[in-house]
Amino acid sequence: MFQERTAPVYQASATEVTKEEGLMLYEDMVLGRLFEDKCAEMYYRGKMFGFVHLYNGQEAVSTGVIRAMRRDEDYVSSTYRDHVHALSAGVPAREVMAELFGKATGCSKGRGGSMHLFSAEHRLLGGYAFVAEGIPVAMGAAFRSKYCRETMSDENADQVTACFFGDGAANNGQFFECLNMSVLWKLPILYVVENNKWAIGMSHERATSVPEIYKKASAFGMHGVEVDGMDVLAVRAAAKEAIARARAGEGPTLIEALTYRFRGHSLADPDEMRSKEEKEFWHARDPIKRLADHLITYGLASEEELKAIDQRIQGVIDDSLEFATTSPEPDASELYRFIFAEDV
Ligand SMILES: Cc1ncc(C[n+]2csc(CCOP(=O)(O)OP(=O)(O)O)c2C)c(N)n1
Ligand SMILES: [Mg+2]
Repeated sequence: MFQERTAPVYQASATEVTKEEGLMLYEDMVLGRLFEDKCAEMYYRGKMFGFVHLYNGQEAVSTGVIRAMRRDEDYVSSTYRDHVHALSAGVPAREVMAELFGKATGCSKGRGGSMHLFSAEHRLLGGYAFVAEGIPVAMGAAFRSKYCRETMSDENADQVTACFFGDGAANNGQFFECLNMSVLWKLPILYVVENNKWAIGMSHERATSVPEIYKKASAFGMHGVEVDGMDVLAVRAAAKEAIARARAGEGPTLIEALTYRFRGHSLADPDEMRSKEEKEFWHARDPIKRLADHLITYGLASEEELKAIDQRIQGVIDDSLEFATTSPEPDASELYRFIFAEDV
C-alpha cells in the first residue's frame, strides 16, 4: 500500500505569529518560489548554462530556519540547491539572478554560477557542488564563533550557523565526523537535513539503514528532531529552539525536515523515477498554500493582501531579470582574478 512518512502534525496556535511575522514568512516563501519558476523559464530558453537545481516545494525549510536567525550576523551554508537559501539570507534577487547568468554583477562575480553562490556580506558560506562538502565548512564557522567568544574573549561572538544538506548527504562520512566534533566542542550549529526522499534517482529508503535521520543524532549524544518540512511554522518553532540552545552555549541540533521537491533533481532531469501518486501526495501539502490558510483562518491576512504580495514579488523577480540581462559579462582580462583572496 502507498504510504508516506510524515512528521507529527504541528498544531500552530492563533498567536503563533504576529501579522507582521506571518506576512514576512509568506513573502519569503513566495520570493523563493517565483524566483525558481523564473529560473526554469530562463533555463529552457537557453539563457542559463550548466546544472540548475531548483528548490520548489522545500521553501518552508529555508524560510522557517533562516528567517528565525539574525540576518547578516548568523551564518548559512548550502548545497548546489542554493538559490533560495541565498534569498532567505538576504542576498538580493538581482545578485542571485545575475550570478546565474554568469554576469560580473552576480554575488560570486559571475565566476560561480548556480551551484556556487557566495556572499560574505550576507554570511552565506557558499553553495557546494560536492555532496556534503558544506558540512565541515559550516562546522568551521561555528567553531570560529565559539573560539572568538571563549578564547579571544569576544562576548559579541554569539553567531549561530545553519548547515543545510540533503538526505543523500546524510550517508556521507563527513556528516558523521562533524556531528561527533560538534557535540564534543558544543558548537553553535544547526544541522538541517532536507529529507526530500530522493538523491537524484536513489530512493532514501533504499540507500540508508535507518531512514529516520534525526535518530542518528543520538549516537553522538546530540539533540535530534523530526519536523514537518512542509509547514513553515513547524520548522520555525524547531529552529527557534535549536537557535536558542546554540546561542546559550548548549551545542548543536540535528533537524530532519520531511519535505519534497516539486521538480526533478535538476532542470536536466526528466523526473521519471517518482510515482504520480507520490507527487500528488506532496503537492497537496504545498507549504505556501498551507501558510496562506493559516493567515486567513486566524484573520492575519486577507486574500487580497496575499495577492498584493505575490504581485510585488513578481516585480522583484522581473527587476532581477532585467538587471541580469543588462549587466556586463566579466572582462576576459580578469580571467585569473578572485582566485586568491588578496584579489578581492
Ligand atoms: C561527493 C559527491 N558524490 C556524488 C555526487 C553526485 N550527486 C549530485 S547531487 C546527488 C544527490 C544528493 O542528494 P541529496 O543529498 O538528497 O540532496 P537533494 O538533491 O535531494 O537536495 C549526487 C549523488 C556529488 N555531487 N558529489
Ligand atoms: Mg534528497
